[in-house]
Amino acid sequence: MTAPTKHAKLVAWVDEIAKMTQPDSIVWCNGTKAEYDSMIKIMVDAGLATPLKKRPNSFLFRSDASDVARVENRTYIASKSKDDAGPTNNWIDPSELKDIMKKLYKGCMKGRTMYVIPFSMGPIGSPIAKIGVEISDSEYVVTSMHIMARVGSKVLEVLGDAGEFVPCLHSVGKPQLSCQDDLGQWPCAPLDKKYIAHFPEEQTIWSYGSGYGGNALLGKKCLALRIASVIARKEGWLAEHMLILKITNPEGKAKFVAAAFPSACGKTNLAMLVPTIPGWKVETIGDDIAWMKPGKDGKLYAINPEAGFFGVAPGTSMDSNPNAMHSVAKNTLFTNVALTEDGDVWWEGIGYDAPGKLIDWNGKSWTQDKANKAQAPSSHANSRFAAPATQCPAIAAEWEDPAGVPIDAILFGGRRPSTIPLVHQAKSWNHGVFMGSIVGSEITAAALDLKVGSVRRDPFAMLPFCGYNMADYFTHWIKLGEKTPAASQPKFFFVNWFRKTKEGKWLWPGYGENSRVLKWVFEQCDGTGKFVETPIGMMPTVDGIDLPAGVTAEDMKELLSVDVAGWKAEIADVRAEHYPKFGAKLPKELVAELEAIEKRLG
Ligand code: OXD
Ligand code: MN
Repeated sequence: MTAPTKHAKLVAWVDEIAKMTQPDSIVWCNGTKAEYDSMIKIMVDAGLATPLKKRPNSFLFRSDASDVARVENRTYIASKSKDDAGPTNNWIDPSELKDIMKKLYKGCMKGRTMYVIPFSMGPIGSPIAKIGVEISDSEYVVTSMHIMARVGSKVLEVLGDAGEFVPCLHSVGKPQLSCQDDLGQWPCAPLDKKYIAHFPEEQTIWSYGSGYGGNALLGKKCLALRIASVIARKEGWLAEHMLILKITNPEGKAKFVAAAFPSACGKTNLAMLVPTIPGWKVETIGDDIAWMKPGKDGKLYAINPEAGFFGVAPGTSMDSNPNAMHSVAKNTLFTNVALTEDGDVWWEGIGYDAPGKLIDWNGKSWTQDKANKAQAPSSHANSRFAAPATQCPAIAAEWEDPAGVPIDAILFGGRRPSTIPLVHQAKSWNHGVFMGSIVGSEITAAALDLKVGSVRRDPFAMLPFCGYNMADYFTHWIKLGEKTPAASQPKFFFVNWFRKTKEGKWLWPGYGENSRVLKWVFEQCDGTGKFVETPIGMMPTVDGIDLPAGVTAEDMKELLSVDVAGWKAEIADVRAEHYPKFGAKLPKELVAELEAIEKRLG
């Protein structure tokens, strides 16, 4: 196929990769529905996709057990200097890594088609958007990119003959000839051959051996977070692991909120929340990534660079997230969930019992046995849906505004059964950066090499996603604050939906009731909230947040109190265990914030 572009650099890159990977043919993707349908047909004919009778134009996929999630220990930031990758990333010398990967890429597309997928992260032509071109030998990647990004000819038009793009190379790492044993699971390479590589100086991504989500849909975590964070630092903006939502009060006044939570803390649920407080409305702009740029008025304007949701299925139900359930009613790709006899999907926590005999994510027969608490789940814990954002009933009218939305509040959060109150507000921008820098989730099972009850820090929820030295990233945030006029700065908050009593009972109901906390955040941004000053920041007065049903005044007092002993231990942990990781590069402003809180706690 001749290239549908005169972009010499792009054409030369595609030629070079084709010479190395030796595909049977090359297809330039145009982004049309006909193209999407033809990819699906290829996969259905090959037994790699199952059409779902109960959901129009929706399909189920299964992957190999080695290919079910992002592979953080196979993910590399290959900057020239190790120091530029910093203490929290896997680093490898770029030329050493290229030598290893070139050997793997050699002939890896034999018997396969190489797809060239031009894509835009962000509305096509938005001044905040970026263009990438992904080369992939996976039809699953092509169809998923159709959902998760804007792809095809329109992107090439904007790119023109000499526009900038991020080259993203992907291969499942399994030439067609060796796929006979795939048994309906998509092909991939063994774990020790998987590489998710980022070359920040060249702004290039090379991914090999995985077909899964963030490892393979290179616009998402690889471009929109790791590479974009490097570009953002250079250009003076922010690429963040944040949802974006719009909250409107009964009088019709709206505010925009961005929020960072570590993976598996309910970001998609918060982005699509249905408020329990009458008259208030929450609408979705994005559920995972925010790109925020200072506008002419000094405010941060945010876009969601994605076009779809790649959400975790288990636990998603009409109770926990009705908007997500409506979003996946049609035109959705499901991966590693269970299949019902009548051609629908099912997963743990979907809100009703498994209807009869299922086929589990491994392709085996599975019948629910509620008496057997040790029964292996039907769906992988990280099984996913990919659905177009336009299908979300709560999608905000502004979600594709190329100018972005002005951010009024930034929230941080994590799973913290103790110490951290339901909500507290930073006193200043730098205090907000301090809050972001100490984000973490408590380890509740001894599965990892960590002490139960200890906190795994995940600064700004960016630990796996920052493409450069995390200490330089903190400095970038602080510098941006210095440039932002006080009146244009968003307000920073820390929320914790996961507080428990000593007996292990949840203190806060979460989900739609979180709207009560969002209401207080709204009011604080509006200057109408009821608050008290505390050593850790501003907090609602006891009557500042209305009690949801089932939460007693006593519970609320605990949720909104400052646990001085707990905070002293928290701060001591930051001082002794967390901050030292960043060495001499740790900004002095953060140490000053740490000392100020220490002093206020007495
Ligand atoms: C995700 C994650 O998949 O953060 O969004 O892990
Ligand atoms: Mn995420």
